[in-house]
Amino acid sequence: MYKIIGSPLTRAFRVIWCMEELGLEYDLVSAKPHSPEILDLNPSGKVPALIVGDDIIFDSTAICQFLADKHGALTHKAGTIERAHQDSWTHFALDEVDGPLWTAAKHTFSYPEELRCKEAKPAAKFEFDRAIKALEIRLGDKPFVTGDTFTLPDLILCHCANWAQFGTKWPIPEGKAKDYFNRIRQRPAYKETIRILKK
Ligand SMILES: N[C@@H](CCC(=O)N[C@@H](CS)C(=O)NCC(=O)O)C(=O)O
Repeated sequence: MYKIIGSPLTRAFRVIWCMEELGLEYDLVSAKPHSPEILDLNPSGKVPALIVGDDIIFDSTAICQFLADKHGALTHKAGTIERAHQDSWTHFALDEVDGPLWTAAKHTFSYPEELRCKEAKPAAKFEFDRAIKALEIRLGDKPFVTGDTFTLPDLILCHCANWAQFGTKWPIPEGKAKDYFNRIRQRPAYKETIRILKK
């Protein structure tokens, strides 16, 4: 049995969604960043973490990629050109989409107040908007970033879009990217994860 440490309001959402996509059983142990529960496992105090037997894995993307590889879904096979494109999209999602969202969050609530810089937020929004434009161009008319199959970077990008639209209040303009996110939000596993979040 897998055990996810973190709350659905954090990047643990990605791991819960991934478990739901894969039809896996798991326990969810709610823990806030820097709480004693997570500090016991992860010295950086960051969530999520996944407990697998006697092992602990940190980082939502590493956890999801491990689950996808192990259970043979949501991913192309390592060593294929399709996987290289998939990994390129995963890094795009983390560097260019998650990155500016996290910068804005750090300068809003995460850093100690004296280190927050209000000019950082418009710069992060500029970077985010540029990434959404790049996403539209790279996506083209494909249903998902690597083609016809839903893979891990689609899940990470959609989680980031939720974070932007509903958390940071950075709207996604009408167009291919918005349609893409709305299409992904029709997935039953996504809807189940939202149900868990709202519990
Ligand atoms: N790259 C990591 C980032 C983890 C992370 O920063 N998590 C946030 C909550 S979503 C956190 O624990 N923040 C506390 C901190 O940065 O000190 C992942 O994807 O899991």
